[in-house]
Amino acid sequence: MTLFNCKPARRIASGFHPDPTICETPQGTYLMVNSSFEYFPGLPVFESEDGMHWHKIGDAMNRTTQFPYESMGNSQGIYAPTLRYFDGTFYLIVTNVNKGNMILTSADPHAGWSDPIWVDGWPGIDPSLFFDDDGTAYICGNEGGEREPAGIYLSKIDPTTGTVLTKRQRICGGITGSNPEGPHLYKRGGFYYLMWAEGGTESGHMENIARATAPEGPYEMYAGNPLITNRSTHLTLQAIGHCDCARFGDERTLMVFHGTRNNDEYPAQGWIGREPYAVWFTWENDWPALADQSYDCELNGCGDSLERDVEWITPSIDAAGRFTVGGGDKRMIAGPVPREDGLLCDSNGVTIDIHAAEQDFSLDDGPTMVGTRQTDFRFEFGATLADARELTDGETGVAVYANANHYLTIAVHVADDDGLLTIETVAHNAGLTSVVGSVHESADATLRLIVRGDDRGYDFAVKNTFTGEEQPLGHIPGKVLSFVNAGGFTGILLGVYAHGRGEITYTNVRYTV
Ligand code: 6LW
Repeated sequence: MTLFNCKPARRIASGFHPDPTICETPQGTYLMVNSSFEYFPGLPVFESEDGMHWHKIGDAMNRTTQFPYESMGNSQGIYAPTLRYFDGTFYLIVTNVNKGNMILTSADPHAGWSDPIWVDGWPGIDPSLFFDDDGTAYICGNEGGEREPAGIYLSKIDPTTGTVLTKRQRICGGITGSNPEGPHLYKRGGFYYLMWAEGGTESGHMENIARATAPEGPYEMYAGNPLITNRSTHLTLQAIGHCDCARFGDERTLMVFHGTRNNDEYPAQGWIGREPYAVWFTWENDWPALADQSYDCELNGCGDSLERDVEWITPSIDAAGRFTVGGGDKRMIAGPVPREDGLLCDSNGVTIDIHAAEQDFSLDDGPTMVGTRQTDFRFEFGATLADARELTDGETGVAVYANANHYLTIAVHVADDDGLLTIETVAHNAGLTSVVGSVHESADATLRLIVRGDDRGYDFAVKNTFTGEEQPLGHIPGKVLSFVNAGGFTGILLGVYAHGRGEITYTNVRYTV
């Protein structure tokens, strides 16, 4: 066994974009889709010509009819998609953990995706499709319910109706028995290959492979498993796994996986989320020429990449009621899915209206926040509150949000009778609330609320845009929002929020960002 066999991998999207799935298009380009959990729009879609340089082309889930929910907690919603192309149609199979497994289809991913086709009788998460040469379609995924032992399960399926055609069969139990998940089936030469993640999505994460002469098995394990892992290393990149491949039958195969970026200050405490990486690999004796392979970020020091500023994109709702975002890379995402009568954003230049009923970040009452993914440790994010006097109830401000129990705010409170505002930086950490900075400003002032990130965490400030004076509002370590402390599957959202309180159930504030 090789103890340390580390190669560079290229990060292909920044900020939380976990569980990457890819496929090749008939034009020879590649598409990638990622998990999006409770956020809307969901299922971001990227395109690439070479597998290494990717740009976003949209979100497969951009209508509320595709995202049914009643109440959605953090890290619920949309999990681990698989994208495949067969006979003129792109299939995107995915779990909505609040409802079940479903398939979206598209003839042209640039033009949009169908409403969900629900897959009946297929429990569990991480569903995947495989089309054999004769067109027979298979679904595979993890165990579901309490009675099934951990492992990878397989059935035949009609992907056009979601009808599962054969009994679920357990085809693999993994090599350790610990969380075999995220399976994908491929064919190459005379072999069917099964790849799956194992060890959990945290520090023990890995990817394994096995092959068989029929989709049902029996599967022969690769002697070099795990195929890739960063467990027991001190690399900047940690928790790699959840792979998917394109050009599986060729000499060079494109593989994507996700991992978490860490930093020197707080090793193994990365808080940006799980981000996708890509590599090309070659084959040897009908196995990938990989064994116990570790990968680190291509750029030396993952915390020091070039993206220093978060780009803020203007959202809008089009005539068909679709939530859309303008600009190049379309990074704007809302908190929980918008309700018909809820938020949302209407765009007027870079002014955003947030309408919040009586609510907090508990997610039960619809969206409370609009934001953008944190894409690097170093960034500056700011939002100017157009008129603090519009706030008649509750609070509003900027949030650095991991989940409803772990978030940081610059909170602007309703002005007192003398027209004085209190502005506080507050850490919300597992039910404990600490005020780390507090200033007063006149409600007549136009205020810019500022967060600056670095390897250690976040610095907060408020600037009076008329006088130009900036007042520091404290520092909060990023590890408060790390996976280790905050848990969950997502990453950090930077954005603006408004919370109503008490008798008044509606508040409306505007920001320029
Ligand atoms: C996903 C599972 C995983 O369903 O995390 O890393 C879960 N892998 O396969 C949520 O992203």
